[in-house]
Amino acid sequence: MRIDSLLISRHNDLFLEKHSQSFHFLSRELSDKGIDVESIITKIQQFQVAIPSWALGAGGTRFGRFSMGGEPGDLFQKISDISIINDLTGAAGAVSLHIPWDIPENVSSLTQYARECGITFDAVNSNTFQDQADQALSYKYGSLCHTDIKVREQAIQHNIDVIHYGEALGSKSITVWLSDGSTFPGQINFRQALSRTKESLQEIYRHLPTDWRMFIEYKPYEPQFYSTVIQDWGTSHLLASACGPQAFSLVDLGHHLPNTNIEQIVATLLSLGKLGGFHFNDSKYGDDDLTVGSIKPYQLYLIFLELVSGLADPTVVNPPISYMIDASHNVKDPLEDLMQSIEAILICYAQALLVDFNKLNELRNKNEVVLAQELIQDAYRTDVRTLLREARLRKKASFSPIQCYRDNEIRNQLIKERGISNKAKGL
Ligand code: PSV
Ligand code: MN
Repeated sequence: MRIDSLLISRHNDLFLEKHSQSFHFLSRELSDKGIDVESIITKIQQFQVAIPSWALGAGGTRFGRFSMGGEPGDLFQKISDISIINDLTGAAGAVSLHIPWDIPENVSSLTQYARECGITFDAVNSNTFQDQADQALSYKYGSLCHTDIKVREQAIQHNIDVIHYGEALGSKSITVWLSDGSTFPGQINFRQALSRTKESLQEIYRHLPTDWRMFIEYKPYEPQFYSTVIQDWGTSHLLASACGPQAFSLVDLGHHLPNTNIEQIVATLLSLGKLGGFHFNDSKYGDDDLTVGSIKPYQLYLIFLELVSGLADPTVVNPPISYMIDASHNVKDPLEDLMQSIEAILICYAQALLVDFNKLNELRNKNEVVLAQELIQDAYRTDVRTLLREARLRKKASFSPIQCYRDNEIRNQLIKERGISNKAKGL
């Protein structure tokens, strides 16, 4: 379902007068500080984050799942939901597929439908962390690290199949996340498991098209509770380097032990030219998959400081980063939740763009601790939502995406169209 642009512009009209006052006020204030407001608005307009195909239905825990009705039942409906988010926010023009949760069956009609919806295909994700009904061998004791070569071969072949699906759709990257590891001490040989995983990844890498990238995601625990084979950024980087120049590390914000300095990991990977992908979410305890910016917005801002300053640094040679929201849970309408995440991401991005990094470096070089902290906090304490609204208005997206979604009763329309008990596949 596309949202009629007339409907959006009529809704926007309600806010224009008040907005123009606040925009002019903020623009003047920022320009007085020497900030190029126009270039920031252009950058906000250009920022895109992919929506995973598994985040559009009600998320759940092992204790329960509560639907809000009108969930997308197939891939076409999922793309339709993403186009709603994209029409309203102007920042979500891509889908990231999880295979086999979402196997594209009719590729030509799917790609044509996606084109009509203004949606492209971002990274494809393989899944060797669950057994599928028609699968010959089990991943109970691992996949790419498994002691049995036959299981490893099956998992490698699955990744190659995923690359082929992605090629047909126009994707240019594959994300590999493994649950391989152990739940009890003594269960696996760490060195051998790492070495088998490296060889398996190298085999997948050999099947990577020349214009593709492979992202290797790390995670310290869950579903394994004693060890994971790819536990941290260092292991992911080691494996990506062993594969070759088209392999990169992927940072998922929820995949760190408490209080890890994620922004420093981002800076390190950028300086190595090995930061490939990013999964946004937020968490209080573990990999909680909560709405981006809902728990630790300052951490998100500090990460964006590293992304913005790193990518602008001519000495950093890192290809563009593939951004995705990896969040899903039980209690909100997922479309509203995703729009909240997009807003949180763009707020921190815009705040980071306000920072004068030359000045910050001068202060750092003089060991002006207080002034350096003041400088970054000044940007963080600036309400940049007016800039986001201006960027959306210029793109003909919605001034206020969630309010527009609510005022036009989009969820009710989806329930009418699809029914109250339609269920999304996946997870
Ligand atoms: C694993 O926790 C993960 O972050 C990986 O990216 C998966 O693909 C995704 O969540 C969905 O389970
Ligand atoms: Mn992830």
